[in-house]
Amino acid sequence: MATESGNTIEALLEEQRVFPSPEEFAKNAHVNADDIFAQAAADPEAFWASVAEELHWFKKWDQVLDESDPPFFKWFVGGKLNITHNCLDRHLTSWRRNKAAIIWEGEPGDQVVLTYYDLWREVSKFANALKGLGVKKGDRVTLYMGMVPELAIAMLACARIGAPHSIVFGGFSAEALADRINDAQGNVLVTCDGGWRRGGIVPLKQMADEAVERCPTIESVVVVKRIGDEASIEMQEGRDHWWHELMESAGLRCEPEEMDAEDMLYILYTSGTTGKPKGIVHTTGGYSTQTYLTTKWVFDMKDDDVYWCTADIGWVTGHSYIIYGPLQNGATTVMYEGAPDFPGRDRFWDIVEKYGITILYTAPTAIRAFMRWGDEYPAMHDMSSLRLLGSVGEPINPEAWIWYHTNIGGERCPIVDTWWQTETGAILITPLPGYTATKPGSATKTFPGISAAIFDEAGNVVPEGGGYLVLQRPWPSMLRTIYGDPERFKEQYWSRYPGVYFTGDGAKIDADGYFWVLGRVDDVMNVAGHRLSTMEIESALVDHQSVAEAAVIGKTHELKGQAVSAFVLLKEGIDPGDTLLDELKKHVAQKIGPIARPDDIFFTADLPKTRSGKIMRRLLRDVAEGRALGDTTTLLDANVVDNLRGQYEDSEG
Ligand code: 7RM
Repeated sequence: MATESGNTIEALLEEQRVFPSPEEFAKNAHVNADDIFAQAAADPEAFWASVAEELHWFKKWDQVLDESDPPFFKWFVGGKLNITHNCLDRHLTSWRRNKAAIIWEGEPGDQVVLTYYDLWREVSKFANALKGLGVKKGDRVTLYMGMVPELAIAMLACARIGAPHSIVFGGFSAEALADRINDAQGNVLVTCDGGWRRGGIVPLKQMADEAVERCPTIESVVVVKRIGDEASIEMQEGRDHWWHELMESAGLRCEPEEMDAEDMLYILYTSGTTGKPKGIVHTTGGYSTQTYLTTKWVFDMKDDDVYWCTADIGWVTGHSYIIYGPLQNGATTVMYEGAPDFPGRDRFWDIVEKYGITILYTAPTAIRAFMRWGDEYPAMHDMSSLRLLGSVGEPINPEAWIWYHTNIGGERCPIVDTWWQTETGAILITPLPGYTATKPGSATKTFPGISAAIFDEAGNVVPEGGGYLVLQRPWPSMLRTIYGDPERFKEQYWSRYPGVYFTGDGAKIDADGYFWVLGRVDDVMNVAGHRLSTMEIESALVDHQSVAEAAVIGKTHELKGQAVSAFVLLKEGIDPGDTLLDELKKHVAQKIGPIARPDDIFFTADLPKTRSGKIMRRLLRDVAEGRALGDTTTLLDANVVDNLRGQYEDSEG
C-alpha cells in the first residue's frame, strides 16, 4: 500500500502506479474522448466562445479575446451578462426552480435548504436592501461572515447589482479586515453577530466594530443574527442594521444589472511574497465561462449529484466551486458551517452519509489529518453514494492520495487533483474524470484550452524535468489586475518571462507530459549548492510509518548556505526519541540522498498553518533562527508558534 512507494519527488517521477479512469465512470461522463483536447488546442478562442454560448448573455460579445494591450487582456469584449442570471433566473423556467440549490448544515446540526426559487427571492431582496443603503454599480461591499446561507445570498446580491464583493475570511483579525476594507474603500460591510466554531463563538461583530473604527469610508454595517443573545453585541444607532429587519421591508424583484463582460465581479485578497495583501480582481464574462465549464467537466456535474466542496467561501475555492461554478450548472451545492472534528472526528463522513454526497472536494491538509485520526472514523458511515473525489490547495503526497482513494473513495471513485490559484480564478491543471488516467501525486494535464509549460531560469521550455510552472496563453478567468496597483500586477506575474504568466510554483513534467507541482518556489532551499524542495523532504518524512505530518525549512547555515531543518508531527501513540530521530534522518538520506539529510529534526505537537491550511514555513524559519516573528495575521492559531518556540528553545538548551 501507501508506504511501499517512495514519496520523494524522484520517487514520484518513478511512480509506476497509474489509475485508469474506471470504465463504468467513463460511460456516462461529460468528457470521454480525445477530440475535445485537440479541438481546444487548435483554436482556444473558438473553444471558449463555444462554451460562453452555453450561458445567457443580454448582448453577445463582438470579440472573443483582445490582446492589444498585454498583460491587460480582455475576454468577450462588448458582451453583456449578469452571473446571477446564469446562477438563478435561468433555472426558474425549468423543473430546477424547485431543486435544492444550497443545502446548508450548521455546526450545531441545524439545516437550511434553499431551492433555486428560494435563493432567487432572497438574493433579489438583499440586492434591494443594499440599494436601499445606497450601494450602486461599481461600489465595493466587504463581507466578513461565517459560513452561513446569508453569505451566499449576500455575494450573489452584490453581483446582481454590479457591486463587486470583497469577502474577508471570518477567521481574519480586526486588523487584517481593516486593511482590506481600506484598500477596497467601500461604504458597506456585511457581518454576523458571531459564528459557531467547535461549540464556541467567533466574535465577528466585535472584530468588525474594532475594524470599522479604522475605516472612515464605512457608513453602514449589516448584521446577520446567527448566534443571538449569547453573542452580546452592541448595535450602533444609525450605522448598524439587522439583516432580518432590512429583509422584511425589501422588495421581491430586482432586475439584474447588465454587466459588461469586463466589469469587475469581485476582489479577493491573497497574501503575496511581501507583507501587503494583493487584491486580486476578477471580471464577469471570462470568469463566468470558465468556472461554469470547469465545474461541469472536472466534477462531471450532473443534475442528480449532491456536491460538497468543504472550503470556506472566504477563499477562492469557495467563490468558484461552492457558489459560482455549481450554481451556473444548476447543481445542488452543500455548505457546512463548522469544523471537521466537531462534535466528532467523523463529522465529514456523517455529512456525506446524511445528504448522500456524490462528489467531495477537499484539501490534502484535511486528508492528512483524517489519516492521522485513523481509518475507524470513515468506517463508521455508509459512504457508497460517493462517486468522485477532488483535492486542491497544495501538493498531495501519494500516501494521502492512496488513503483517500481507499478509505473515502472505496477504491471506486476517480480522484481529481486540481491545480489552480486565486489568480487563475478556475482550475487549470487537472484530470478529467472518465478520461484522464491518474497518477497519485500528479495534477496530470492542462484543462482543454489551457497552455502550461515548465521553464528553466533562462525561459527555455523543459520538455521533461523540473523548473518553473508558467502559463503561455491568456485564459478567460485570469485575474485582470491587482486592485489599485497595475504596476505590481505586471511586475509580479508578467516580468520574469516577457509575455508569459509566472505562477510562482515549481513543478516537473514527466515523459508522459504529466505535471507534478512541487510547491511555491519561495519554499525552495539551496543546500551547499544543491537545490532541494521543502516538499520533497517533507514527503520523504511523511513516507515513514511513524510520521503524520512534516514541515521542512532551510535554516541559515554558515557553511552550506542553508541546512535542512524539519518539524515533525508524529502519528498518535508514537513516542519521540533519539532512536526515532536517527531513523528519520537515515530515512530521508535513503530516499533522496545524503544531501537532504536533515541537520535537525524537531518533534512538535502542531504546525503553524494559515487559515486555509498552508504551513507557514516562514514562521518556522523565524523560530529555528531565533528571530522575532514576522507578520502573523494569517496564522490560524497564534499559540502554536509560542508553544513551538518555548519547546524549541528548551531542546536547544
Ligand atoms: C486554489 C488555491 C495557490 C497555490 C498554488 C500552489 C498551491 C493549489 C494545488 C497546489 C499542488 C495542487 N488557490 N496549489 N492547488 N499545489 N497541487 N493541486 O489553493 O491562491 O490559495 O493557492 O496553492 O502552490 O500556487 S491559492
